[in-house]
Amino acid sequence: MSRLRFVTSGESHGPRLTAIVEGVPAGLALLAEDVDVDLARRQRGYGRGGRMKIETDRVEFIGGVRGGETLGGPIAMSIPNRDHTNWLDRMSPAPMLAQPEALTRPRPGHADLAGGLKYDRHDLRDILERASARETAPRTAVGAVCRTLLRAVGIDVFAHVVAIGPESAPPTVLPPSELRARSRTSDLACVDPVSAERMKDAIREAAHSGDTLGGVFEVIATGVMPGLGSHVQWDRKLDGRLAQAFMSIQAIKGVEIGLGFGAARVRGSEVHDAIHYDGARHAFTRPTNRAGGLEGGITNGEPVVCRVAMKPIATLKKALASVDVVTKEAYEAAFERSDVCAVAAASVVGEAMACIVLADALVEKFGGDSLGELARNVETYRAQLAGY
Ligand code: EPS
Repeated sequence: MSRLRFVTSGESHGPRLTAIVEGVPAGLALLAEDVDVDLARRQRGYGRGGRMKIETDRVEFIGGVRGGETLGGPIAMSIPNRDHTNWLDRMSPAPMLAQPEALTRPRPGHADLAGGLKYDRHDLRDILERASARETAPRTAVGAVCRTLLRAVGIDVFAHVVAIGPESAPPTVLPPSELRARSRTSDLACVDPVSAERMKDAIREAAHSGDTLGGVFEVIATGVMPGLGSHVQWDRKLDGRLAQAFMSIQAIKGVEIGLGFGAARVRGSEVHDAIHYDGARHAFTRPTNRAGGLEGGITNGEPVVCRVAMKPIATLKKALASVDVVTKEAYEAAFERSDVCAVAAASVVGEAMACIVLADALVEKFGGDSLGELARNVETYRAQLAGY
């Protein structure tokens, strides 16, 4: 069903990362700066490791954009890995003079062993280089392009961190605009400064003991018109498409929409959102949004609200037991330089994936080869809704 599709390419310490996104209409104003803002946000966040001091991610458009506007063809983007120069002896695409030392001690929780078995690679670097969350940089670039398209029709997507390990921010009743503003000024993307300090303490303690921490972030989309996604077929349901997109982010282990798992513990009357009608706005409204803006796999006009759970990063200084895949001897898993906590960064990737899914649903519903055509179709639909 997908009208808007993308692929990424590249390894964590290879020469560069690439993304191609197809299906973005022509005539969308798009600058490298629009993408670089999100790339920089993804690099920040309390708990990141040494690698982020090496990289300054910047995108280069290598197809699909001319004079600051999209052309309607595939948009190709490239992000160099500055660290690659330090890895020429191990990550050169050409045959290397000396065989690099093989990485043979898989890290529990990483793709190392499962990927090594599947692809029949005994140097596990062949797996971990692509499995690395470095791949979220080109995804973020694709998300930024989609965000620009969504913005053109009044849709905004942001995220905030609600838990790091055992430390949770209290439930908030702040309006989305305030949540957005506060999350943007926090180095943990947390809207509650007191909780953010406790979260940072937890990250420092985990780092001190050679351990890592996961957490939960919430992604919110505002300005979403009713009618994106569809109830008519399983793979057109927008809640399913969002869940798949979030689950595809490295280290993500759970997704909730609206009340999520909480809805299973209470009665129906405490779960569903009553329907009201605002005659002045010619719009149906809800006093609550426990459905997270989705009913029957279709947006209902309320903000789309999803929660995403990230496991602690699998690369541990205090390594877990593992087995050498060549000798079959017991060892401690290999340690690679890594982050202690990347939940704030993952929240930016979560925004990107939500932007991609919503932009896909937007072009699916409204079509249009140019932004003007798409915008006209949106306006006609809004008039239809007002007259419903
Ligand atoms: C990652 C390990 C670390 C992270 C990396 C993801 O990289 P390195 O092995 O070079 O220290 O910093 O994340 C990024 C490079 C990034 O851009 O987010 C991993 O193993 O997944």
